[in-house]
Amino acid sequence: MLLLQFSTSHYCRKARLALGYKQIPYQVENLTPALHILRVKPLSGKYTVPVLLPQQKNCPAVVADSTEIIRFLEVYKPDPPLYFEELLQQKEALRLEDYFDEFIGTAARFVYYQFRANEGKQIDPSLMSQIVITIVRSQYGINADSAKVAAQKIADMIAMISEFWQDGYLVGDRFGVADLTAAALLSPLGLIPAYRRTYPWLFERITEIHRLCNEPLPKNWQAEID
Ligand SMILES: N[C@@H](CCC(=O)N[C@@H](CS)C(=O)NCC(=O)O)C(=O)O
Repeated sequence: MLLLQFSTSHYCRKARLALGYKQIPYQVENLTPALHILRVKPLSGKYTVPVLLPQQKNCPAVVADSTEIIRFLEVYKPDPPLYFEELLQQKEALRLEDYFDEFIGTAARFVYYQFRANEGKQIDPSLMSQIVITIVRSQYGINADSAKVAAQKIADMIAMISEFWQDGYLVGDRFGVADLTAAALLSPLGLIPAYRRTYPWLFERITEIHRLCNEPLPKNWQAEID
């Protein structure tokens, strides 16, 4: 299998966590933001990564969008499962996955790129990184005000998951798609010292989930713990 991705994208991390959890061998092709459209659009008709090319008999040629990738992987290799057999649990897991995708992934992007353009500039002061940050901020309308609204959404979400994650799972009594999605989409916040200080339990849990899914933590993440 081949995963078309941006190496730093948290939605691509979500797909990698799922592949790793299921221990499916895959390769990645790292694309450059903006130029990625030339590769991705003819394949999926969309503008976003991740895009998975299963390259296997009896499989679709292209699976685009992290949610669709997990749906495909559940059929391709049901064990270990990320979905639930029990109908209500499955409904809740998909509802949370969708909510995190729509609201938390986007909010984390706002907070993260606002940080990277200001206090977090020294994380990677290279011209290339600064160009990407500028493009992303302009593409999504990220500024101090919009990042503040996003930070409030994130605080609400963390308050909600804290009730579950401090000693359990978001759905049922085992790891599933909602836990995986929350871990992937909140992972960019691990580079922001204020979040690390305020929610140490959250980053311990995200670390555990990365271990469970055989996925390295984001670059520079460990430095924030030491
Ligand atoms: N709902 C999509 C969101 C993916 C997404 O927003 N990907 C971003 C990278 S984090 C992207 O490809 N942005 C490029 C663009 O919009 O041109 C998914 O879950 O796969």
